[in-house]
Amino acid sequence: MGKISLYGLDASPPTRACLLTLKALELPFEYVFVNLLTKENFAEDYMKKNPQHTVPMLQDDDDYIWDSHAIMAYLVGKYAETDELYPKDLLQRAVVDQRMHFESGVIFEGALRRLTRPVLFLGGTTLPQANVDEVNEVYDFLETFLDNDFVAGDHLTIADFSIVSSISSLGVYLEHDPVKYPKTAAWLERLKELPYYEEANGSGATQFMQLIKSKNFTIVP
Ligand SMILES: N[C@@H](CCC(=O)N[C@@H](CS)C(=O)NCC(=O)O)C(=O)O
Repeated sequence: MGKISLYGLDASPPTRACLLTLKALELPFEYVFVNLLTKENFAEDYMKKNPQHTVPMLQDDDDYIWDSHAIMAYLVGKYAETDELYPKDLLQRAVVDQRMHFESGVIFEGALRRLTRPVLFLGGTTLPQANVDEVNEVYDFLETFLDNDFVAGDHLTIADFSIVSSISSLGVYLEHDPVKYPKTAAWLERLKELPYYEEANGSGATQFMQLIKSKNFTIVP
Protein backbone atom coordinates (compact mmCIF):
# COMPACT_ATOMS: atom_id res chain seq x y z
CA MET A 1 0.00 0.00 0.00
CA GLY A 2 1.21 3.47 -0.92
CA LYS A 3 1.56 6.38 1.47
CA ILE A 4 -1.70 8.30 1.45
CA SER A 5 -2.08 11.97 2.32
CA LEU A 6 -5.29 13.95 2.22
CA TYR A 7 -4.95 17.71 1.78
CA GLY A 8 -7.88 19.73 3.01
CA LEU A 9 -9.67 21.06 6.06
CA ASP A 10 -12.60 19.93 8.17
CA ALA A 11 -14.79 22.90 7.28
CA SER A 12 -14.72 21.86 3.62
CA PRO A 13 -17.61 19.54 2.67
CA PRO A 14 -15.82 17.63 -0.11
CA THR A 15 -12.81 17.12 2.18
CA ARG A 16 -15.20 15.55 4.67
CA ALA A 17 -16.66 13.24 2.02
CA CYS A 18 -13.12 11.90 1.54
CA LEU A 19 -12.53 11.64 5.29
CA LEU A 20 -15.72 9.54 5.56
CA THR A 21 -14.41 7.24 2.82
CA LEU A 22 -10.95 6.90 4.39
CA LYS A 23 -12.53 6.09 7.75
CA ALA A 24 -15.02 3.61 6.25
CA LEU A 25 -12.12 1.80 4.57
CA GLU A 26 -10.01 2.05 7.74
CA LEU A 27 -7.07 3.32 5.73
CA PRO A 28 -4.11 4.94 7.48
CA PHE A 29 -3.44 8.41 6.10
CA GLU A 30 -1.72 11.68 6.80
CA TYR A 31 -4.07 14.66 7.00
CA VAL A 32 -2.46 17.83 5.66
CA PHE A 33 -4.23 21.02 6.69
CA VAL A 34 -4.63 23.55 3.88
CA ASN A 35 -5.79 26.97 5.07
CA LEU A 36 -8.05 28.38 2.37
CA LEU A 37 -8.59 31.63 4.28
CA THR A 38 -4.87 32.44 4.01
CA LYS A 39 -4.84 31.13 0.42
CA GLU A 40 -2.39 28.28 1.06
CA ASN A 41 -4.08 26.52 -1.85
CA PHE A 42 -2.63 29.17 -4.19
CA ALA A 43 0.96 28.47 -3.08
CA GLU A 44 3.24 27.58 -5.99
CA ASP A 45 3.92 24.10 -4.68
CA TYR A 46 0.22 23.31 -4.22
CA MET A 47 -0.70 24.73 -7.64
CA LYS A 48 1.93 22.51 -9.26
CA LYS A 49 0.16 19.48 -7.82
CA ASN A 50 -3.38 20.77 -8.39
CA PRO A 51 -3.64 23.68 -10.84
CA GLN A 52 -7.34 23.97 -9.99
CA HIS A 53 -6.22 24.93 -6.41
CA THR A 54 -9.08 23.09 -4.74
CA VAL A 55 -9.29 20.91 -1.69
CA PRO A 56 -9.56 18.03 -1.17
CA MET A 57 -6.53 16.62 -2.92
CA LEU A 58 -5.25 13.11 -2.42
CA GLN A 59 -1.62 12.09 -2.66
CA ASP A 60 -0.97 8.39 -3.16
CA ASP A 61 2.80 8.00 -3.24
CA ASP A 62 3.77 10.30 -6.13
CA ASP A 63 0.30 10.62 -7.69
CA TYR A 64 -2.10 13.48 -7.06
CA ILE A 65 -5.86 13.32 -7.52
CA TRP A 66 -8.41 16.03 -6.83
CA ASP A 67 -12.15 16.35 -6.81
CA SER A 68 -13.72 14.46 -3.94
CA HIS A 69 -15.78 12.22 -6.21
CA ALA A 70 -12.74 11.07 -8.16
CA ILE A 71 -10.82 10.57 -4.90
CA MET A 72 -13.56 8.47 -3.29
CA ALA A 73 -13.99 6.28 -6.39
CA TYR A 74 -10.21 5.80 -6.59
CA LEU A 75 -9.86 4.85 -2.93
CA VAL A 76 -12.64 2.26 -3.11
CA GLY A 77 -11.40 0.84 -6.43
CA LYS A 78 -7.84 0.55 -5.20
CA TYR A 79 -8.13 -0.29 -1.52
CA ALA A 80 -11.58 -1.68 -0.63
CA GLU A 81 -12.02 -5.40 -0.12
CA THR A 82 -15.43 -5.34 -1.81
CA ASP A 83 -17.11 -3.04 -4.31
CA GLU A 84 -20.01 -2.30 -1.96
CA LEU A 85 -19.24 1.40 -1.52
CA TYR A 86 -18.89 1.89 -5.28
CA PRO A 87 -20.56 -1.04 -7.08
CA LYS A 88 -19.03 -2.42 -10.25
CA ASP A 89 -22.44 -3.40 -11.56
CA LEU A 90 -23.02 -0.85 -14.33
CA LEU A 91 -26.56 0.06 -13.44
CA GLN A 92 -25.87 0.39 -9.72
CA ARG A 93 -22.76 2.41 -10.48
CA ALA A 94 -24.75 4.70 -12.77
CA VAL A 95 -27.10 5.52 -9.91
CA VAL A 96 -24.16 6.26 -7.58
CA ASP A 97 -22.57 8.42 -10.30
CA GLN A 98 -25.81 10.30 -10.94
CA ARG A 99 -26.14 11.11 -7.23
CA MET A 100 -22.53 12.28 -7.11
CA HIS A 101 -22.99 14.50 -10.17
CA PHE A 102 -26.09 15.88 -8.47
CA GLU A 103 -23.96 16.67 -5.42
CA SER A 104 -21.24 18.24 -7.52
CA GLY A 105 -23.36 20.32 -9.89
CA VAL A 106 -26.56 21.04 -8.03
CA ILE A 107 -25.92 20.88 -4.28
CA PHE A 108 -22.31 22.06 -4.08
CA GLU A 109 -21.94 24.42 -7.05
CA GLY A 110 -25.56 25.44 -7.50
CA ALA A 111 -26.47 26.03 -3.87
CA LEU A 112 -23.70 25.77 -1.29
CA ARG A 113 -20.82 27.46 -3.12
CA ARG A 114 -23.11 30.09 -4.59
CA LEU A 115 -24.14 31.12 -1.09
CA THR A 116 -20.78 30.63 0.62
CA ARG A 117 -18.30 32.24 -1.75
CA PRO A 118 -19.69 35.80 -1.52
CA VAL A 119 -19.72 35.89 2.31
CA LEU A 120 -16.62 33.82 3.03
CA PHE A 121 -14.18 34.84 0.32
CA LEU A 122 -15.50 38.00 -1.34
CA GLY A 123 -16.41 40.07 1.72
CA GLY A 124 -20.08 40.27 0.71
CA THR A 125 -22.61 41.45 3.29
CA THR A 126 -25.87 40.40 1.64
CA LEU A 127 -27.31 37.26 0.09
CA PRO A 128 -30.34 37.28 -2.20
CA GLN A 129 -33.39 35.55 -0.70
CA ALA A 130 -33.97 33.86 -4.08
CA ASN A 131 -30.64 32.01 -3.80
CA VAL A 132 -31.49 30.87 -0.29
CA ASP A 133 -34.94 29.72 -1.45
CA GLU A 134 -33.30 27.54 -4.09
CA VAL A 135 -31.97 25.35 -1.30
CA ASN A 136 -35.50 23.95 -0.99
CA GLU A 137 -35.18 22.67 -4.55
CA VAL A 138 -32.19 20.59 -3.44
CA TYR A 139 -34.18 19.19 -0.52
CA ASP A 140 -37.12 18.43 -2.87
CA PHE A 141 -34.89 16.41 -5.21
CA LEU A 142 -33.12 14.54 -2.44
CA GLU A 143 -36.41 13.55 -0.84
CA THR A 144 -37.57 12.01 -4.14
CA PHE A 145 -34.26 10.12 -4.53
CA LEU A 146 -34.66 8.48 -1.13
CA ASP A 147 -36.82 5.48 -2.07
CA ASN A 148 -34.51 3.29 -0.01
CA ASP A 149 -32.48 3.68 3.15
CA PHE A 150 -29.53 5.21 1.31
CA VAL A 151 -29.28 7.70 -1.54
CA ALA A 152 -28.31 5.15 -4.19
CA GLY A 153 -30.18 2.08 -2.96
CA ASP A 154 -30.40 -0.20 0.04
CA HIS A 155 -26.82 0.11 1.20
CA LEU A 156 -24.25 2.77 1.98
CA THR A 157 -22.16 4.07 -0.94
CA ILE A 158 -19.78 6.94 -1.59
CA ALA A 159 -22.80 8.88 -2.91
CA ASP A 160 -24.05 9.03 0.70
CA PHE A 161 -20.69 10.38 1.84
CA SER A 162 -20.74 12.98 -0.89
CA ILE A 163 -24.30 14.18 -0.33
CA VAL A 164 -24.19 14.16 3.47
CA SER A 165 -21.08 16.33 3.45
CA SER A 166 -22.87 19.21 1.73
CA ILE A 167 -26.41 18.66 3.04
CA SER A 168 -25.12 18.79 6.62
CA SER A 169 -23.61 22.20 5.80
CA LEU A 170 -26.47 23.74 3.80
CA GLY A 171 -28.63 24.01 6.91
CA VAL A 172 -26.72 27.10 7.96
CA TYR A 173 -28.60 28.95 5.21
CA LEU A 174 -31.91 27.08 5.31
CA GLU A 175 -32.69 24.13 7.56
CA HIS A 176 -34.63 21.28 5.98
CA ASP A 177 -38.05 20.88 7.53
CA PRO A 178 -38.22 17.28 8.89
CA VAL A 179 -42.01 17.24 8.49
CA LYS A 180 -41.82 18.19 4.81
CA TYR A 181 -38.73 16.02 4.23
CA PRO A 182 -39.13 12.97 6.50
CA LYS A 183 -37.03 10.61 4.36
CA THR A 184 -34.16 13.08 4.31
CA ALA A 185 -34.37 13.54 8.06
CA ALA A 186 -34.37 9.75 8.64
CA TRP A 187 -31.47 9.26 6.22
CA LEU A 188 -29.44 11.91 8.02
CA GLU A 189 -30.04 10.16 11.34
CA ARG A 190 -28.97 6.86 9.74
CA LEU A 191 -25.71 8.41 8.57
CA LYS A 192 -25.10 9.93 12.01
CA GLU A 193 -25.10 6.41 13.45
CA LEU A 194 -21.88 5.54 11.60
CA PRO A 195 -19.17 5.20 14.28
CA TYR A 196 -16.86 7.56 12.40
CA TYR A 197 -19.55 10.11 11.40
CA GLU A 198 -18.89 12.75 14.04
CA GLU A 199 -15.14 12.72 13.63
CA ALA A 200 -15.19 12.65 9.83
CA ASN A 201 -18.17 14.89 9.09
CA GLY A 202 -20.19 16.09 12.09
CA SER A 203 -17.57 18.22 13.80
CA GLY A 204 -16.39 19.74 10.50
CA ALA A 205 -19.96 20.63 9.52
CA THR A 206 -20.33 22.42 12.86
CA GLN A 207 -17.06 24.29 12.20
CA PHE A 208 -18.33 25.31 8.77
CA MET A 209 -21.61 26.59 10.16
CA GLN A 210 -19.85 28.52 12.94
CA LEU A 211 -17.54 30.10 10.38
CA ILE A 212 -20.46 31.25 8.23
CA LYS A 213 -22.41 32.52 11.24
CA SER A 214 -19.35 34.56 12.29
CA LYS A 215 -19.64 36.57 9.06
CA ASN A 216 -22.01 39.49 9.22
CA PHE A 217 -24.41 39.16 6.33
CA THR A 218 -28.10 39.67 5.84
CA ILE A 219 -30.51 37.97 3.49
CA VAL A 220 -32.20 40.52 1.27
CA PRO A 221 -35.27 40.31 -1.02
N1 LIG B 1 -16.27 19.51 -6.84
C1 LIG B 1 -15.09 19.70 -6.05
C2 LIG B 1 -15.20 20.99 -5.25
C3 LIG B 1 -13.89 21.40 -4.63
C4 LIG B 1 -13.96 22.82 -4.07
O1 LIG B 1 -14.47 23.75 -4.72
N2 LIG B 1 -13.42 22.98 -2.86
C5 LIG B 1 -13.40 24.28 -2.23
C6 LIG B 1 -13.45 24.16 -0.72
S1 LIG B 1 -14.90 23.38 -0.15
C7 LIG B 1 -12.09 24.99 -2.59
O2 LIG B 1 -11.07 24.35 -2.68
N3 LIG B 1 -12.14 26.31 -2.78
C8 LIG B 1 -10.99 27.10 -3.02
C9 LIG B 1 -10.74 27.36 -4.47
O3 LIG B 1 -11.51 26.91 -5.33
O4 LIG B 1 -9.74 28.05 -4.73
C10 LIG B 1 -14.86 18.48 -5.14
O5 LIG B 1 -15.82 17.75 -4.92
O6 LIG B 1 -13.73 18.25 -4.71
